Amino acid sequence: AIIFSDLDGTLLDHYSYQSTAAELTLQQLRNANIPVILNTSKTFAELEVIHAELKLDTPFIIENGAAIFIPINTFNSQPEDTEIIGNYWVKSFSLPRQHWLNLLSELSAEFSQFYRGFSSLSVAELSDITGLDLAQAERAKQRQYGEPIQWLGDKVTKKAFIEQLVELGASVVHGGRFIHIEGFCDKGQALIWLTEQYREYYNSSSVYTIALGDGENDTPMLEAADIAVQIRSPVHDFPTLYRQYKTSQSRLYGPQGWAESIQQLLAEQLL
Ligand code: 2M8
Ligand code: MG
Ligand code: MG
Repeated sequence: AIIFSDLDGTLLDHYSYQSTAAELTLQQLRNANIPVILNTSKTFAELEVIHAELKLDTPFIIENGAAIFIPINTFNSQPEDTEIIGNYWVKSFSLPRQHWLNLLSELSAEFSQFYRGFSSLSVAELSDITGLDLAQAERAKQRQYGEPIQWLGDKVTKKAFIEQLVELGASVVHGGRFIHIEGFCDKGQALIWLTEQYREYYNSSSVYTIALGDGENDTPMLEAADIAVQIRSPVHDFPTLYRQYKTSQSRLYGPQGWAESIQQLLAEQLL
């Protein structure tokens, strides 16, 4: 099996961004050679650090499915349609961030007072809103593909705002705290593409996927996986899932729920 996992609110605690409760379980998966692929709305800059902290050497997916970074030599040969950036083979699915920033600036002025984008937030402000420390907030601002915004207005205005953006060709996705404006990419499409690379590599069509996530932006990933695990959030309900072969919901929040769910899959010999 291959495990795809969200970070914020899933493997990392919603408030403290710590993964302590899941670390033993992660170690167990490393020992069993079960790949854990982080699939997150975070940036490449954030992921490089977190990936090393979690002692992972697997591919990872950034900015809500916008790009997949595959450490060179993960597979026997460079996958088609990828480019080499630093030590990675990179597959990208989205137009660059500037496209979405331009689009936001073309929106009617009536909306501009109701949101703040990451590009207009200072590092200190972003740190304040998220609870990230200054260095982490600085890395969260280094975005390549999309723009997260903090919505300050009411629900009716938000709906009109989103409708305009969608009409202009953007995808609009809700994370734990922010709304992400980006291209037609999602965590599910990235899961499908990368799983195909593993199938070719293992020369086996029987590679199956497990996905864990807490947010609405995880829905496409959970629906694309063979086994979906919804992680309980302290701040919102479980999003609705439509297509699923096997779904479970954790009893505990964030990394506790992550460990609980993986242990259950291990006990059921589904891993
Ligand atoms: C943003 O992501 C979360 C994920 O659910 C959100 O939308 O609330 C990201 O942009 C990420 O880069 C950042 O680290 C995180 C901090 O909470 O916020
Ligand atoms: Mg999340
Ligand atoms: Mg996320």
